[in-house]
Amino acid sequence: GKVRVPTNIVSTICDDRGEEPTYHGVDMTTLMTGDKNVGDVISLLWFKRQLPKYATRFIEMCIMLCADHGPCVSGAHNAIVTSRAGKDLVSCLVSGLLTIGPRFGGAIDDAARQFQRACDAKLDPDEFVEDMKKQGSRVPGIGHRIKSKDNKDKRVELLQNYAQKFFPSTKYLQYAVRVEQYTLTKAANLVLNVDGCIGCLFLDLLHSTKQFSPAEIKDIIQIGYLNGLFVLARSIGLIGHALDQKRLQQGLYRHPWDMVLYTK
Ligand code: Q5B
Repeated sequence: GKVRVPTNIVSTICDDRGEEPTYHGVDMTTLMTGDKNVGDVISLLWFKRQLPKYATRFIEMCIMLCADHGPCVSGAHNAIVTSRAGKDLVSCLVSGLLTIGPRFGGAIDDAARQFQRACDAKLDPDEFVEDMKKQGSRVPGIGHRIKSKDNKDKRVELLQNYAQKFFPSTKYLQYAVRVEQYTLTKAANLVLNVDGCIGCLFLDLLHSTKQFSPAEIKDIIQIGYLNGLFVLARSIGLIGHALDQKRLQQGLYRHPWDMVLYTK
C-alpha cells in the first residue's frame, strides 16, 4: 500500500488548498455574504465554531472599543518613540505590543481566571480581595490610572449594557461588579477596568452559548485566549500612531532632562 511520510505540522483551523480558502470549513464566499464580521472570523479561527450573532457582535465590540486609548498609554508611547527613531512599521508595532502584559492590556486572562475561581468557590468579594492582598497580588481587571468612581470608563459601561441586554447569563459580570463595589471602598480608582470587564463577560459568553463543554472552557481560560483580543484590537491603534508620526515627519524623540530625577 501507499506509505505516508510523517507530517511536520498539524493544523486544524483553516484550509488553503481548494478553490477558495476556508476558515474552519466556512469558505470565503459564504463569509463575504450576509452580515458576517470580524467577530465571525475570530470565532471560526480561534474558537473553531460559529458563535451566535450576539457573541460575534460582542467580540467585534471588544476589538472596536480597545483599538486605541490615546498616545499616552505604554503601547502607543513605545510605538510613537520607535516611529520617531525612523524604524519601519513592523518594528513600531511590535515595540508597542511588547508592553502589553499584566499591568497594561494583558490582564484579561488573569481576570477571567481569578473571577471564575472566586465566583465558582462562592467567595464573598471582600474575602476574595483580602485573600489576594495577603498573597501580595493585585486583583487583575481592577484599577486604572485615569478612570475612577467619578470618571467611569465608557467602554466598560457600553460592554456591560450590551451583555445585560443580549447575554442569557451575566453571572460572572455580576460577581465582578460586587468586587468593584468592595474595591471602590478602598480607593476611587479601583474600578472594574476594560480588561476585567472583557474577562468576566467572556466567561459569561462561553457559558451562555452552551457550545463549549466544561473541559473546553477550562482549556480556553488556562491556555489564555483572551489577551489576544486586546493584542489584536490595539494593533489597529499602534499602527495608526506609527503612521501618524511619519505623516507628521516627527524627529527623533529624546526625553527632556527636567523630566528625569538624576540622583545617587
Ligand atoms: N491597587 C492598572 O495602578 C494599575 C490594585 C490595587 C488591589 C488592584 C493597577 C493594576 C491590575 C492590572 C490590570 C489593566 C497598574 C488596566 C489597561 C488598558 C487601558 C490603559 C490606559 C487602555 C493602575 C496604588 C494603590 C496600591 C496598590 C492598590 C492598585 N491596583 N489593589 N488590586 N488591582 N491593576 N491592568 O493607579 O496600599 O498604596 O500600596 O495593576 O487590571 O491597561 O488607558 O491607561 O485601554 O490602554 O498606578 O485602559 O490598578 O496605582 O500602582 O500606584 O497603586 O492601589 O496596591 O496600594 P495605579 P498604584 P497601597 S486597563
